[in-house]
Amino acid sequence: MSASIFDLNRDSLAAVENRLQMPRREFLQFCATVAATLGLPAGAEAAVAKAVESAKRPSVIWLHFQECTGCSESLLRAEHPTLEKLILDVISLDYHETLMAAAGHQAEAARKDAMAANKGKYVLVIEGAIPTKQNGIFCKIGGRTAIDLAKECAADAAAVIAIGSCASWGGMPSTIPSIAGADSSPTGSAGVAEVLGKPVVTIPGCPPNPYNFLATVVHFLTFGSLPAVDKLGRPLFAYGRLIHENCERRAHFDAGRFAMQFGDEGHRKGYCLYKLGCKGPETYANCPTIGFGDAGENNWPVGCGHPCIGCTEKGVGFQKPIHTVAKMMNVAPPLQYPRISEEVGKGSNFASAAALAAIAGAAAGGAVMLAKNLGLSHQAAELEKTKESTSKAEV
Ligand code: FSX
Ligand code: SF4
Ligand code: F3S
Repeated sequence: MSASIFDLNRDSLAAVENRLQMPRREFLQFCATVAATLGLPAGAEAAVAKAVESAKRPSVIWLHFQECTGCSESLLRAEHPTLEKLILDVISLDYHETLMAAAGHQAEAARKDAMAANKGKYVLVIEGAIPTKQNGIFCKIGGRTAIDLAKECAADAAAVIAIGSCASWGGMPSTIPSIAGADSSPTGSAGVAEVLGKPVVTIPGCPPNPYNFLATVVHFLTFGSLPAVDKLGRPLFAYGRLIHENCERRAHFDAGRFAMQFGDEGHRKGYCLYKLGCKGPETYANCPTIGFGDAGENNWPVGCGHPCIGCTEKGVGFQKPIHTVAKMMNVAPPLQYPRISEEVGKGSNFASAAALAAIAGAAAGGAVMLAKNLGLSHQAAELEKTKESTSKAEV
């Protein structure tokens, strides 16, 4: 029989409660959240709890290059536990330029000491892209280029994690300006794997969801290895599915109900944002399933009414114009639909809309229905426009 949380030692739970200054219930809830995020089978929270309570505390060296520090900021907003608790307990954050008190030579010494003391065992986290043009002179720390520092710190690391889209594939700094002849970003910004010439685990997103980073670190603590990744180094537990597959507006998409412009009736009713340029159909991430900021249901870009811009996806985020419609990677309707979030009091029965959409999606099966729906919706929009202009003319 597999271990359960009831097998956890009461004394060690009390010890972790003291250490984390966190009620036992909250600690177990955190372990369950991480286990669920990782897609682990039922009961795995016990293994997670055991790993966290033993406090192995791997040394973490965190480098900052071309970025806005949004990745660190988003971690600071994480709950269960807060980053402060995580820093002090789950990992030993030995070098982090924006959070450490040390500066200058003292900070450099802290990095070198931690690397020497934990040779071959520390986790290197890199936030930000690495400029490669003109030998990388566009980003220097302590007189060393980002290229140099990344290579030096990666040489003896047990694992390298690129956090954020900038470090994963270049992100915003790698955007190619829309000027004649431009074929790369001004500083030649690249992702960590490209510069190191070897695969690394990537947690893209601008900023990335803090749980995806926390879960990756806890996986390392629990199993002594990093989670399974796709060919771009993204953990499958977080980036294995398209946003479009789990979106709460998906039933509207399959039923052909679209917001045509911001603030129109469809937008107010929570219809699908595909026609406003939502990149959910070509973006792999778990945003709809885990949300952001522990601020309740639907707290993610599409949930708040903004099309996904594909911030996790190379070649989509910061590259494709926001209102260009997405490429469809998979048109098969899902077997189940997430619950639609309805704006209360707008007079529509969304429960029946969802049911009808589910039936329509299942019956039509994919591409044919999709094309039909999109066509119908365009026709409907055109009809609306004609009606509007006719009524204006009548006035
Ligand atoms: Fe910023 Fe991080 Fe975006 Fe980049 O997140 S939120 S620009 S991914 O490297 O700080
Ligand atoms: Fe959701 Fe966007 Fe897909 Fe519409 S296109 S269902 S808003 S992910
Ligand atoms: Fe980014 Fe789209 Fe998620 S913009 S945060 S990948 S919903």
